[in-house]
Amino acid sequence: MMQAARQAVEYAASALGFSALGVAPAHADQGSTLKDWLASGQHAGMEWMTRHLPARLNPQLVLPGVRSVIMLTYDYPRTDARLAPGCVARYAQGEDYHKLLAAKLADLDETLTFYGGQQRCFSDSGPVSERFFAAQAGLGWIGRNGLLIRPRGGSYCFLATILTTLDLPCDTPMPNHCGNCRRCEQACPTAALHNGSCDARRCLSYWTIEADTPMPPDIRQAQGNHLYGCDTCQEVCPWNRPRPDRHPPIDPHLLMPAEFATLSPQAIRELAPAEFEQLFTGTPIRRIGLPHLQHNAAMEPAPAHPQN
Ligand code: B12
Ligand code: SF4
Ligand code: SF4
Repeated sequence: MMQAARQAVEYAASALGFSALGVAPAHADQGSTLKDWLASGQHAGMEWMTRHLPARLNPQLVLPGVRSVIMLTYDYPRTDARLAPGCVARYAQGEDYHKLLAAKLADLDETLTFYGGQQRCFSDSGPVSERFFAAQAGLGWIGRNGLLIRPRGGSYCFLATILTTLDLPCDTPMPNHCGNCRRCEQACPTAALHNGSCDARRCLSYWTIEADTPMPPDIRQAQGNHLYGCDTCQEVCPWNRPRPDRHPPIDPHLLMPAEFATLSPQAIRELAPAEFEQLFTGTPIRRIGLPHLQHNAAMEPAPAHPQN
């Protein structure tokens, strides 16, 4: 019966465009990584991470009776991230993935309900350690850049989670294949990566998306042309080289519209609120609002020290 439920959800997920599915036991022990990361302040201004710590460490608090964690990957396009001359992370170039994936997850919820399960579904929207469970579910390993890397697919994918009360057959984690490589650590413009951990206090993704305070001068100086998010630690990863034998389905909703691709930082600095709404409603960029986007678009280097 549980094998049949797993097969049914796998089949439905593949039909909905998910590139892989794996299952981890809900009681898997996360160790102290997350607690240590929070205790050392690496979450920067994301206080909500501390508030949700008990739930992140114990899925029973999110769905009482949960027995399995189904983890899914959904590939986003590997298109050129450049937005002349600003740069938008690949995951954020098209429509808002939260909404896109929520509708697909609702379909999978229905499939599992048919087999008697109760579910809660998330994609970057719930108090669940998605990378941890994806690795436990055998979908890939956690690289030195902190991201889930799939041996055949690299890291350019969203993770999505279904907590279910069904006791589904589980997968086994795979070994880490980073070896002696340290390209991501060396390439990070702000030296945010250390020992497989990303310090949000230095990460450009944090400063251009999550922060509610202005960029400190040293981060501004290292910002380069990053307008929204940062893919540098993925661009240099050898596991993200295109593979001639792998062509994941590309969802056209996640491609960058032409009117957006031609928008320069100068034009963004001059955008009126109504133009911003027209261009970015329904995209992840809408979430940060016009003032933050304009702050990001002020990419000139920080003023030189008067003594220099
Ligand atoms: C907070 C957050 C951020 C923050 C903080 C980053 C960070 N250091 O985690 C900021 C805003 C900086 C950020 C940036 C990005 N993010 Co983010 N982020 C999250 C979020 C909401 C929580 C992550 C978290 O808990 N971090 C705390 C750290 C300590 O936890 P962790 O790295 O996940 O590690 C866990 C496991 O790896 C495990 N672990 C690690 N090592 C070991 C070793 C042992 C022995 C054990 C037992 C466990 C263990 O322990 C940890 C806790 O369980 C997740 C969604 C989610 N709910 O999980 C997305 C998520 C991780 N982000 C994602 C993405 C795409 C990004 C960016 C690439 C976006 C971009 N292009 O700009 C960057 C990449 C930065 C980077 N190199 O990590 C994707 C990752 C997809 C993937 N392939 O892995 C996620 C999963 C969202 C999604 N659903 O798709 N992000
Ligand atoms: S997303 Fe950019 S700034 Fe953040 S760790 Fe990766 S390379 Fe460094
Ligand atoms: S760049 Fe190298 S060290 Fe970093 S995640 Fe990729 S394989 Fe691992």
